[in-house]
Amino acid sequence: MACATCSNGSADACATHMLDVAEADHIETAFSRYAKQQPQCGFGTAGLCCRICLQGPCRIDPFGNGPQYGVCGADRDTIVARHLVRMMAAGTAAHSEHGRHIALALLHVGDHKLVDYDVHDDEKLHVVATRMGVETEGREQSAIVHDLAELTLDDYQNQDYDKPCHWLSASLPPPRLKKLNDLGLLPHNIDATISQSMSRTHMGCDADPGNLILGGLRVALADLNGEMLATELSDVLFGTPMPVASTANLGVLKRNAVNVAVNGHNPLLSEIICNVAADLHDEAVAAGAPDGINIVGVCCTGNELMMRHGVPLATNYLSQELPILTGALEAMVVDVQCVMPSLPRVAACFHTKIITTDKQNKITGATHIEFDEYRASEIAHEILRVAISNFKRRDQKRIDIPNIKQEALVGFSTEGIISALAKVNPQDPLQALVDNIANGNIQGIVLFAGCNNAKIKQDENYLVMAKSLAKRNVLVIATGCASGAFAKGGMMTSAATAQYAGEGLAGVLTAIGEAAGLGGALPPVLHMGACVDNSRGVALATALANKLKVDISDLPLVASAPEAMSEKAMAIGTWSVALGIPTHLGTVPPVVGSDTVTDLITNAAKAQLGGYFIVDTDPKRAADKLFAVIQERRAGLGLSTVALAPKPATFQLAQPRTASALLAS
Ligand code: SF4
Ligand code: MSK
Repeated sequence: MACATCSNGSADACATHMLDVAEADHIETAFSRYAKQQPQCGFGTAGLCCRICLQGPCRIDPFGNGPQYGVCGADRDTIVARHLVRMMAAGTAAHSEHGRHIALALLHVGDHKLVDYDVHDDEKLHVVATRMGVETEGREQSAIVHDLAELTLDDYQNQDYDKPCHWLSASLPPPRLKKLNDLGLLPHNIDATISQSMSRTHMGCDADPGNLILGGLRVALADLNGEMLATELSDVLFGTPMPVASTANLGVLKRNAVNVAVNGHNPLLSEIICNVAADLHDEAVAAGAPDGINIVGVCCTGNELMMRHGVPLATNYLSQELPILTGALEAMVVDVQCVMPSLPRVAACFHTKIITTDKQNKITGATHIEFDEYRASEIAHEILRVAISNFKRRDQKRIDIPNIKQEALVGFSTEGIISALAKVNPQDPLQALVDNIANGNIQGIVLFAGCNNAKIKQDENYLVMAKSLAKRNVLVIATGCASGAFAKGGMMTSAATAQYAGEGLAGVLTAIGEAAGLGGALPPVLHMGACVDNSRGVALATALANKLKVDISDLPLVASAPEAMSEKAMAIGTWSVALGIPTHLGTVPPVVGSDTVTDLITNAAKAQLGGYFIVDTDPKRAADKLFAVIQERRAGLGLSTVALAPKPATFQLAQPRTASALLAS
């Protein structure tokens, strides 16, 4: 039986309504399953449980009264560090497989083997190819595409350990590249770095927590390399996002349409589904749906389509089961990452078909229609016809679409931001941003990245922190499920700028928005894309650092994943630290069992890299800490600062007793 009242619930009104429906109908969701998991294991929470070999699981007594070593002799520091590095490696594998898929598709486009795909942004192709050292002058587009794809795939194949991956080398600011190179942190090959992470964390290998964390930083930078190439090559294939109007939340579902949700991450299939939906309009009407086919997004596939085409976003990660409960969803088409295995069980209570499409990612109870780029259009038609034929199975009495949807201005890729700034200063677009940071109208920039986590009231931390920082004139950029939270929460509108931005920030956003003809002020939160698009935040930071001739670690730039959940989030947070960005986590990573590892990712990282983790589960206090860091950075650049309270601790939990309670449970 569901138990919405004993879960953490959601700040999203649609989700809250659907959770009531779930409870009334005895349908389990992530929210009620989380409640049933309580209390969660204290050893696992602290990172003190090891089951890397069959002698385990071994548990370390956190208070020193019981066993202090696993059967093999591994101590708490080794166990915590190994576990953490494995999380980073898995996150890197996820992003980098996504990137490889896109790179191979691009290669086959260059070789004229894929009829359903083409280059949609020739200008970006030339910019990226030039940056990567691919000759473009006087060459056919297909030849440039081929060489760019080959060079990208070399980042998965190069065997020279001392030759860093091409994408990082071509993209990061020179001082940061030098620092990372000097520390031996630049990966040479994504696959090999993942493999080395798994190898060094095998039973009986690396048992030095410092050395392990260095390996973690290296694999996390391989994750960034994978994200960069996935994002940039997706832009080449499908277009670089530019500001576009969209809508968000469950009210985007239509009673009189065949509703199809696309969920996951990879745009290769979802783009084609959008392209062919119009072809099948008449079939949908003939099936009884006068409004035809309505494609909506969930999670990061949703962000990809929203950013490029304004496709409405139904919801983000934690509430992905809830569109099914509206009774109006004919199909949910899923590919990879962050797709809940429970979807077919929830769908079994309704008429919805869950369609898996990736041969490595099947779910028991789902319909599997395997995607193949060589037959992309044909498969997209097949999937949509399954949805159309399912329309007649709807139970009209159970249809319950909340009448709530938010307007959202989205599409702020780095190029999208620069194109808006160019309307203010065509010769030097970034100068407008630099000037307003220098004069204090914009105090700094915060990148909100990451997921939802059932441990936290859904979306709440994002909204609390962004409102607190925007009020203090901090520009907010967002990716992944953070973007979903802000879009649903009404933070991507001009009205939100008037309501939440401080005077200086509001003035800048209004001037730029009006100059760019965007119908009013830019929103206080700029949607930068999916979780793989955190690389867009790096592109913006790099552009600013290069313009000011400083390192990223000098900029008044911070990051936050206040509802971090996935292994990808651990990889992202770690490369963010490696780039010199103070990075907040609002959920506690499994490190509290080791003071050594906790110190490595906070104090030692700060000394070596400039970036470090700030762990704080209280969103108001976390916002204060990030603002304090921004002031520290402003002072370092000789810019005006705002007086602040004394400096707070970097690792702090909402209730002081929580850490020991976790360990004692
Ligand atoms: Fe136990 Fe060591 Fe095996 Fe881990 S690797 S389960 S600590 S024996
Ligand atoms: S989907 S990794 S829950 S952002 Fe990218 Fe959202 Fe986090 Fe998955």
